[in-house]
Amino acid sequence: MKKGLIIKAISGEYTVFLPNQQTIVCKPRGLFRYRRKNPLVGDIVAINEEERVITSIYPRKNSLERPLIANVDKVFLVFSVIEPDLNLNLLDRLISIMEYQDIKIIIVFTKLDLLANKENFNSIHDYYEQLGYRIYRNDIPDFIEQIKQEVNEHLCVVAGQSGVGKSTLLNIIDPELNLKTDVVSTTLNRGKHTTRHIELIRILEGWLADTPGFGIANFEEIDLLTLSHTFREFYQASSKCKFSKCTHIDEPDCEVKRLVEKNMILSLRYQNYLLFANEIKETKKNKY
Ligand SMILES: Nc1nc2c(ncn2[C@@H]2O[C@H](COP(=O)(O)OP(=O)(O)OP(=O)(O)O)[C@@H](O)[C@H]2O)c(=O)[nH]1
Ligand SMILES: [Mg+2]
Ligand SMILES: [Zn+2]
Repeated sequence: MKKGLIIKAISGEYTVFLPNQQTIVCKPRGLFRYRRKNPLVGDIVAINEEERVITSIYPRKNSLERPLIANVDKVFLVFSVIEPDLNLNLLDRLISIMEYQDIKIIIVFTKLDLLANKENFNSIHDYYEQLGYRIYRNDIPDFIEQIKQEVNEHLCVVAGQSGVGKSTLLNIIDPELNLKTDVVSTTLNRGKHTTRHIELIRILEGWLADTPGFGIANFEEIDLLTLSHTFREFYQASSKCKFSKCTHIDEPDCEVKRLVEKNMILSLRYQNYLLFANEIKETKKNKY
């Protein structure tokens, strides 16, 4: 019996990385299928080396559905500033979902080389940085080295819309990877999902997963008050709201709404919050 990390999963076959740096391809023991608990990339598992089967899965610290992966320490939210345009709705959405899952968020901005006027972007950059998120952008000299250091000794995923440059980034980090990249489809301006399966890539002493781009992520499990807490600056301001469980929507005497009016909270972010809140209300309606 040996303990290892699942670094790749393709049609029921799992590549397990062992402490001696070797890998072995295993199948799960038949039992898993009855228990409806499939091993995931990122799972720590026990294996029987002779039979090449996974015998058990260690308890997970967390798991994501999109991408399907377990035990994530950090997520790199990759966003291009242009082609496709900076999608702040998706950024705020992913931030909320990762905050809820208690996964450390790193924001990476790409394609700054294509942006003629950076003024608008810089104010957005500063806003998210001031919230406490670590941000990397491809127009600073140490860009790649800094990202490598972030990955070191952690299990990380890249996430973001198709075409923003996730695979391109990984190829620069590790040129031997040779991941497939593709031009952004111009008709829909949303890329073509060039990446199809999930695999962990060794970077220094850490792991990084390239994932297929995704544009949808929903708030299925999150309730309204919890959503409001995933917006860091709202949570911080909420102690000054009149109501202790203020959701910053219709309540009177709300500090968050005051700060939006004073332009101290990014109004676009507040708009996104209202949209997400609405989604949550709609989901609830449909459930009962
Ligand atoms: N100018 C410029 N082009 C970039 C940059 N990053 C990526 N690209 C280009 O953008 C296109 C899409 O890049 P990919 O790396 O395939 O995007 P992806 O995020 O992996 O997309 P999916 O796998 O579909 O999710 C490619 O043509 C890249 O060459 C960048 O920083 N600057
Ligand atoms: Mg890709
Ligand atoms: Zn409030």
